Amino acid sequence: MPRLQIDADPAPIDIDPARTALIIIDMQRDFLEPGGFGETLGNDVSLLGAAIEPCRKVLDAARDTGLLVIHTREGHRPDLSDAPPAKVERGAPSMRIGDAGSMGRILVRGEPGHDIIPALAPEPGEPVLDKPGKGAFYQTDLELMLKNRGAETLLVCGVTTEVCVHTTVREANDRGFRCIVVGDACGSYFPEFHAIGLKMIAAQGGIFGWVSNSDAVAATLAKAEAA
Ligand code: TIU
Repeated sequence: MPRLQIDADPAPIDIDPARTALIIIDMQRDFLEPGGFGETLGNDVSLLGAAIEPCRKVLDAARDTGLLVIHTREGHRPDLSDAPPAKVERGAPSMRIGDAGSMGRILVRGEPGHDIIPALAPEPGEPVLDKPGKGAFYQTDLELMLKNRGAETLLVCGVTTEVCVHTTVREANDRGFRCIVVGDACGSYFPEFHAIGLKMIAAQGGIFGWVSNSDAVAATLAKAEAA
């Protein structure tokens, strides 16, 4: 496949679709729907809804182009043995990790709230990566999966911009991956953090990545399909 150019900040970036993977971060009911982890922290979870359609657009384009698609989920084992006490005991949420909520136990694997939202449900053959932390590389086999597939560039979507997306992109950048964050396909409970979080990535000549948007990414991937 020919290399293709994606419009991005701070500058357009060339990608080889055969060496590009899409990573969708934590588009789980626990973050996007009432009754989950995000709401227990005091957040208005409806703010994340704006990222769903842009994620869907990029996901459809990635599937049509045959990109490696990886979905991540933040959550813990039912016995919470992989949940640091410092995480479980933090703050004053209305319910803590492991407590029983309306979508099952908060941020626990296997519970309804831990599932990816139906609009972005993984398809067979798309790895779903469970992670105990904010970053998708910490205590997971993501780096191994990407290296096995020869990935050099990552398209990154998901929630939340300044927490799990940022942590993952920083981890990926240090491992030598080129990260293109799809801005409108990310979301935050804090619109100002979302806006500044995207600026932080692309500032200083793209200090730890590039920022694009779902239309630009989908249009570029469509050229790969046509080629
Ligand atoms: N609370 C918040 O903004 N985010 C998280 O706890 N996890 C992710 O970002 N996925």
